[in-house]
Amino acid sequence: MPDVKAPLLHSDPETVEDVFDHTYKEKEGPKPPVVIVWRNVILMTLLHIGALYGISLIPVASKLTLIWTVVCSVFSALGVTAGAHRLWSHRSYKASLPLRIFLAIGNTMAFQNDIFEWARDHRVHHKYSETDADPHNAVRGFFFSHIGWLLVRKHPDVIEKGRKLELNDLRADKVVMFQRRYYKLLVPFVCFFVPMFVPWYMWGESLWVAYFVPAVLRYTWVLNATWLVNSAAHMWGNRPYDSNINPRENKFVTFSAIGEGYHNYHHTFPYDYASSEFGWRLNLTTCFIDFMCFLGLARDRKHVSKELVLARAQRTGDGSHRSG
Ligand code: ST9
Ligand code: ZN
Ligand code: ZN
Repeated sequence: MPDVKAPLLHSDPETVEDVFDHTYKEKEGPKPPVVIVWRNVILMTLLHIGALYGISLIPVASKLTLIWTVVCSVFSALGVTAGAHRLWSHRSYKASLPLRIFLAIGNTMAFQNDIFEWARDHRVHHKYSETDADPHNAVRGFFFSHIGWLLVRKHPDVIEKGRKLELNDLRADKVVMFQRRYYKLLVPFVCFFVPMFVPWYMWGESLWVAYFVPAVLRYTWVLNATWLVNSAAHMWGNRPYDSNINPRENKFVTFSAIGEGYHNYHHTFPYDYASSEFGWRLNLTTCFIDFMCFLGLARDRKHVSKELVLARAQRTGDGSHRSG
């Protein structure tokens, strides 16, 4: 039986609380009742109906509008992957002020809660993965871990454990706190108005198409690609690095979530800036961070050595590990 209790080896003393806590035990007895938040159910339903309608408008949208939709998708996705995830949740590299501002704007366009809340929930997710204290506990099924967790009140343990996390690094970041303070004003402008206004103003797209394709459809698409990491990548795929945990290597998710589907690797080595041992393969986010380092806008990327990856795969993997 592999020694799963051994702590993961961090390459840097400057770490955050993103390592699984084996000492936590779920409370015994009946679970608290599930309280549905109907406002969210209605808004998410309307959003998805709007996105389906947006798909029907693709044939009438101009080429430039479609290119702009892809640009907004990639920009907002990077605000989540390179920003909220690898930088602010895991501190896997350091970013200069201009880069942090750029990522925070992309993150606002992604409208997935502010960076502070996203990173706090994500650290609880890693530390208490697949338990009551995990906000999107995949043990509760595909629907709950995908979208259901945003439609009901949180399990009290999520809040209790989240309140005990050390989050001073986030509080000390002026970009994070600025975005949090003005989030309700910034989101309608950056997530919906700008994606709609640019095609209308710049190349005469109809406001109707500009609203439903680059704004509503793009937003919903990026949301679902992100949620797949919590649902599909916690259910289907190999576990080459640690067969004792649920997160999996899922190629489809890796592709649609620009490099975030190497999820068995990521939960085993959460501090690795590449979220994978395969460099740029299917990993636009890693390409982006490397390019930012090349430009001098980022530095201090944390990465796990090949030897450590191999040793870990041999010790706790499911036998499917192939290097290269
Ligand atoms: C969205 C987020 O979509 C997506 C995150 C996905 C994460 C994926 C990770 C995977 C890896 C990365 C991959 C990226 C791939 C990207 C690919 C892109 C192509 N600790 O929240 P409330 C406190 S958002 C400590 O109301 P309820 C809280 O501060 C979508 N404290 O809880 C508050 O305190 P106070 C858009 C916590 O009432 C109190 O508790 N947004 C924590 O249970 C109550 O907080 C939405 O849809 C914590 N962890 O409501 C909005 N949590 O009162 C959704 C909470 O003192 N949210 N607290 O201020 C909501 O409406 C509500 O949060 C709720 C729960 C209904 C879900
Ligand atoms: Zn996960
Ligand atoms: Zn993570």
